[in-house]
Amino acid sequence: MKGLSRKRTAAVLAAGLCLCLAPGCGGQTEENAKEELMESSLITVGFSQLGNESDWRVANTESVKETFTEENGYNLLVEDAQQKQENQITAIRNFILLEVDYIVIAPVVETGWDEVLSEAKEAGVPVIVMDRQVDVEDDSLYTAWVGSDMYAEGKLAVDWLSDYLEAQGRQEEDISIVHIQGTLGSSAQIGRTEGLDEGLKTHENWHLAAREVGEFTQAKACEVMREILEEVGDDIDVLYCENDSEAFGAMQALDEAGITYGEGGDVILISFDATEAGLRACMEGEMNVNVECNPLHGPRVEEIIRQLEAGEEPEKEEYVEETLFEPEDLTEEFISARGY
Ligand code: GYE
Repeated sequence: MKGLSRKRTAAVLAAGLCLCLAPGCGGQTEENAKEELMESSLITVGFSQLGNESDWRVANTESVKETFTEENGYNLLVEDAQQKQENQITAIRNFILLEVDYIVIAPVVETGWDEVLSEAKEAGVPVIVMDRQVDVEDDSLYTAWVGSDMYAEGKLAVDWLSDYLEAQGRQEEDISIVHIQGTLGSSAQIGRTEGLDEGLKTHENWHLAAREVGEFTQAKACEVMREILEEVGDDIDVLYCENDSEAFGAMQALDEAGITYGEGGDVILISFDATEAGLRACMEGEMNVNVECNPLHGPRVEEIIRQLEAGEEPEKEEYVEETLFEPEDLTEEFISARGY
């Protein structure tokens, strides 16, 4: 196990300490040597983050950085893959070469990990998957996963919509839905899309007017929403955006077209993440509902590492519990206390 490599580094440094404290050895003070020793006992974590596309992602990266500090006993290496799986694969290979103690990965898409994760397994480096999931032949290629149930999030949104329309007496009405998807092949896209697809199947009067990929970014969602508006005009009852960044981009395009949204607006706006900005928009009535997706995985991943260090076996999969928010659920105090 990689714990050994950490101990090996410590032993090498300890030998250096003895030598340097011998008479005549200049430069190295005991203080420095101790510092080096302490550093050597840090647990090295290589973190392959998929990118920097949204507020959610920024909060997620921060959570990892705030958790894996030197004060907490860690040496954290972070690589931003800029949405490219090949960059993540390169980062993982580099972490293996560096003999890190643990690899943490937030995978951009679900498939295509078998080979590189086999390499990590062969090298004896435990891999902890965070946020989105990996779809591998052999589950033993990763040690544990922690994140959200994205399908459950989609289902929450769809059930909410069903109830909301019913409360308005619109359950028989033809409902035209525009759907902006996240990165294709990512768990967040797959789960949230599946939720909507099920809703479309079970509600004969719901129709998909347009479905485009917004890549989970504000800029892309704004661009595709402008195109959608040109194609379908203003016959839109519901806009289903797979994250807050996309919702903000789409809102900009709707503003430009003079179409209103949210409470009392022309379009019912559904979003995911419940980031600080997203919740504020929801509180102000610009979004009708925002489904929670918690990005604060740093402490959860650390708990897994602590268990592994203690020789315990962590849960293979850990789903974070989540809810949804409507404008009336929200207050400024609540939003600012959440920390993301
Ligand atoms: O919803 C989105 C981000 O994978 C859950 O990725 C995450 C998603 C999140 O870009 O904002």
